[in-house]
Amino acid sequence: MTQHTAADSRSAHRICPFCEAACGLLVEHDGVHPLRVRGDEADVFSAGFLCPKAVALKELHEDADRLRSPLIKRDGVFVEASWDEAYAEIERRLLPIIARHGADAVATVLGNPVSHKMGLSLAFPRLARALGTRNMYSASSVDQVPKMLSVGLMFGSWLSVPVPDIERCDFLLILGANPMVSNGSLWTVPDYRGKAKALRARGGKIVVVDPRRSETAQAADAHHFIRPGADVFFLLGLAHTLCDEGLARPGRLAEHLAGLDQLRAALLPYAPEKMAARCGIAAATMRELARSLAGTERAAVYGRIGTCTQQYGTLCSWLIDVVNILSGHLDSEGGAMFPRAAAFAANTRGKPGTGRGVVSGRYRSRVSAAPEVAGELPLTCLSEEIDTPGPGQIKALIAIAANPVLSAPNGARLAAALDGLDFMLSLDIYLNETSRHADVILPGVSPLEDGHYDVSFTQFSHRNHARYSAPVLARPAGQPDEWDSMLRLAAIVQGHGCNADIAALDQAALEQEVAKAAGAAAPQVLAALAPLSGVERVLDLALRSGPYGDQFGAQPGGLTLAKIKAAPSGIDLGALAPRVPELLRTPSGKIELAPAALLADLARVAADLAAPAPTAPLVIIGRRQLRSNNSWMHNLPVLAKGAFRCTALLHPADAQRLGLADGARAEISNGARRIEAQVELSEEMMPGVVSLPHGWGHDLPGAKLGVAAERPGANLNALLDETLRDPLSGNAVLSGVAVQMRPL
Ligand SMILES: Nc1nc2c(c(=O)[nH]1)N[C@H]1C(S)=C(S)[C@@H](COP(=O)(O)OP(=O)(O)OC[C@H]3O[C@@H](n4cnc5c(=O)[nH]c(N)nc54)[C@H](O)[C@@H]3O)O[C@H]1N2
Ligand SMILES: Nc1nc2c(c(=O)[nH]1)N[C@H]1C(S)=C(S)[C@@H](COP(=O)(O)OP(=O)(O)OC[C@H]3O[C@@H](n4cnc5c(=O)[nH]c(N)nc54)[C@H](O)[C@@H]3O)O[C@H]1N2
Ligand code: SF4
Ligand SMILES: [Mo]
Repeated sequence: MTQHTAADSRSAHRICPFCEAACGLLVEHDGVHPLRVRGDEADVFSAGFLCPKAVALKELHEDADRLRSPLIKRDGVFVEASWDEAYAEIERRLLPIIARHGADAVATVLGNPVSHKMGLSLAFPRLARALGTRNMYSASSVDQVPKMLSVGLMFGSWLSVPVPDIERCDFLLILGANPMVSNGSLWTVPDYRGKAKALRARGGKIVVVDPRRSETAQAADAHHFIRPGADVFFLLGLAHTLCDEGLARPGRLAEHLAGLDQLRAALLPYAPEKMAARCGIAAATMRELARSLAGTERAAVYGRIGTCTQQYGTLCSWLIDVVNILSGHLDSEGGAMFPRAAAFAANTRGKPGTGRGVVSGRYRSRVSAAPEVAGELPLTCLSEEIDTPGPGQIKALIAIAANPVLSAPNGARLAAALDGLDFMLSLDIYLNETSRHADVILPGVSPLEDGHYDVSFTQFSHRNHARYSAPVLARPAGQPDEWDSMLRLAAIVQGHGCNADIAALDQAALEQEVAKAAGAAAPQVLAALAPLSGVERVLDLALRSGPYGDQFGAQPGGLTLAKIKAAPSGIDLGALAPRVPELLRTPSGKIELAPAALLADLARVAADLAAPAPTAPLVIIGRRQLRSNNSWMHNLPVLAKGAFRCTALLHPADAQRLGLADGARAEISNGARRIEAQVELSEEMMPGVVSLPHGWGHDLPGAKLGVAAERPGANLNALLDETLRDPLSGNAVLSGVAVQMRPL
């Protein structure tokens, strides 16, 4: 079933693995090589849309630098090894560390592609259980963990994120997101451009709040510059106005809200007139936006990375949903609605309408005492946990599809720390800035060589759907898929040895999981799953017991993996429908509008307002680009070609003040940290703000990225400070950091 040959259809379906839009692709192939990639017009969700990155799937598959064999570092040099040798080396090196220093001495770090790879994301919990370490880190804490914390506190589970119902929305306010380029995030929305156009064509409006007149702003009805990091003042101004002007009308949700009076009281001090100077947006504009939101029947506020990666990330994330609720748009058609995913969503499991809620801070990081959130510690704490001696120090690291040396602030410190580890393992497809520090690298498979179901992104989709992609091409002989590699690691850690019978261990783990979930029905469930194996079995279990599932016969006609496989362009499960109170998993069974930790954090805002306004003449922000994806797609010629993109965008007035000309090379510095970048002048920028893409800086020795090294670009994160975090969520501050700039 998983093997295609030249005799098969020459065109196969694959969900794009590169970004959250998860477009359905058609890959033409000759049984061995991919020939051409195009959008699947029959796809029930993406309807043929694709962006230039998808085309690069072919080059990724063929990239000579992509690793095909495990590597073991011997005397400082990587040598190719067999899979058996690599697993044996891992066993030999890792187990003594655990025996000597305990479980917490091994850390894990997960990167963004984990959520795009079914095998990695579904197997990781098993590896984590085997390791039992508290030292778990991921890209989440340089990304969306503030939103996870705010929705967790409000709605009771970490991923209950409301998304704009864009196809029925008439007024969309976007902050700190550029879906025209990123194609959406915590909002799976292929072809944002087309949907935004349709919204405006039916008389709707889009307003964008961003320190740069981004591509999304250019395609909107209005754009307002905001001082980086100051969204909290703007959002407080909006929420205050809704209460102050009697516009708050939670409507149907009123009976499901807890804390409305406390919220109203907490918002009192934040009149837009007092916020304007801090955020750089006029009070009248804030009031008008609040009135438009309240006065439009179908409207939504959406915020993303710009609102998360700042010191008030959790407060901003919370206030966005507060405004959606007060203006009557949460859980309402055309507003901000909750997807109902076919599998794996915590908000479809257990008793509907109530639950245990979420708890954070169950433990803290050793050095900085940063709180755990959703079972993880902040990625910005990883270096200090490795390079600070003492009991509990990290001695070994397992990096899974992660490149924190480029993706996290102050990669130089992390790089030095990694060299001090007793052992490091990378599961990666490249020898790059992070994996070069590993002792063993296990290569992942090409996305064309494994099956896929979107475990994460179905939970954030603007429309419910279920799609599955079978492997397009066969794996090279001897290459395990990533699910198998992860299970073998778990087996090694559990002491079963590097030659353990993975299938038997998988069977035992599955039996345990089914026994827990199905109780007395477990034997029938196991029998029903028996024709499948590995990760597909886990997927079938989740689908069949999920909200649309066949419940193993109890709901005839319900979803099964077989049914989804039989529909290669996917199954549409309909437009989003209201889910409150069924979706809630808070102990109160209500939406918690005023969680204590968030109200307490407003004290920081109050203190900030009481202090003199910041005066830095120049602050830096990031910028995503269509032909780039975080740090790892710069080695693909079809994307790397064309004008050089890692430029520092600067307003002409700033350039003149600083003596910088268009195209000039400049030094950007933050204290002792310096990088060099090429200047590009643009009126798109808010004066006083410079924008540089992240994920560049491919000039570090020891990586094997031939194409990327030709135009390495500057590493924004080399400037940023790993000690700056949102105290509630531990998320990194990546936006609005003060820098200096001078000509070179
Ligand atoms: N300054 C600044 N920094 C940022 C951001 C920002 O906006 N500004 N954004 C942050 C965000 S949102 C994120 S998500 C992080 C991303 O941070 P990371 O996840 O650490 O970075 P990526 O660049 O996505 O690197 C992914 C790694 O996975 C490998 N890889 C790719 N595909 C596969 C695969 O199929 N299998 C395996 N095993 N490995 C694979 C790549 O080679 C690469 O090493 O960066 C963050 N850093
Ligand atoms: N082409 C491409 N697509 C991607 C990625 C990629 O690297 N390339 N990365 C993927 C990943 S991992 C993620 S998480 C998503 C992110 O998806 P988005 O959140 O849409 O990411 P960005 O395009 O970085 O947009 C962030 C916007 O916030 C603005 N901004 C910066 N600081 C502030 C601030 O303080 N306040 C406000 N209001 N705005 C601010 C920036 O100018 C920028 O326009 O994109 C995903 N998609
Ligand atoms: S928008 Fe994202 S998912 Fe769609 S083709 Fe481009 S990279 Fe792939
Ligand atoms: Mo991300």
